[in-house]
Amino acid sequence: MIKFYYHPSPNPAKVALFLEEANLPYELIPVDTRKGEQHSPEYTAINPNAKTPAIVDGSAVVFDSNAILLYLAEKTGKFLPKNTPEQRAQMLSWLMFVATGIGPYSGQAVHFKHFAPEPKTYAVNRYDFEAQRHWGLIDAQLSKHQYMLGDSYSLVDMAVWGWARAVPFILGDKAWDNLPNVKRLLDEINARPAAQRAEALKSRHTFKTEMDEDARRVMFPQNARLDAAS
Ligand SMILES: N[C@@H](CCC(=O)N[C@@H](CS)C(=O)NCC(=O)O)C(=O)O
Repeated sequence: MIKFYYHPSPNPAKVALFLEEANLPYELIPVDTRKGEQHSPEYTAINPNAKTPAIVDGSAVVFDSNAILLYLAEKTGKFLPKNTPEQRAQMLSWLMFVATGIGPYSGQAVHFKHFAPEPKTYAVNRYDFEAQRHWGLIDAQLSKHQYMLGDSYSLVDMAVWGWARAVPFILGDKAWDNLPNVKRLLDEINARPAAQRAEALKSRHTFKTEMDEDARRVMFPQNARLDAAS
């Protein structure tokens, strides 16, 4: 059975959705990142990047959420576009765009807006601008098609869903005014039974929610350099 290393946050959510959509049996293994469990030697042997999610499928170990989506899609043959060069090119382009653009810019926008110390005006402006620009490209694609790759629901929509749930936290309360097509996709996926089962996973374990000093130390290890210099 697949072992799924999980925390209730955007990147693991994409994988939870795929596992549920594909009806794949899996064992949920909580990794409480606010307690620093991502840094344990047992976990970094699986994911050297010390972040969630990761999966272990027999002898196959996969980390990085979009790599996991592609692995599971290829393993099951589900939620992939038609196997033509044109369709595959679009799938890879948008999947990597979510991995290298949506995820990192949204994550840094959240970090600087909600967690970084002052002064931060420059960083908030840069990451808010870039996160908005990236989400605008997703919205434009969804204004032309029902789903990211056209007429059928795919792994790319699942990758988008993971982060779309957090759009108001990333971009502010008015964000949906400018992203109506992302909101349409989010609402449609949220109504799917698999998405509801994926959401419910967070209540199977009591994860730490406080972002206290200990959580900041394990989640923002870069701050130790500032403390040492002051
Ligand atoms: N590129 C990675 C990023 C993973 C990532 O940043 N995961 C977050 C949760 S969404 C995490 O585990 N954060 C804990 C930490 O940064 O220590 C992926 O897509 O899987």
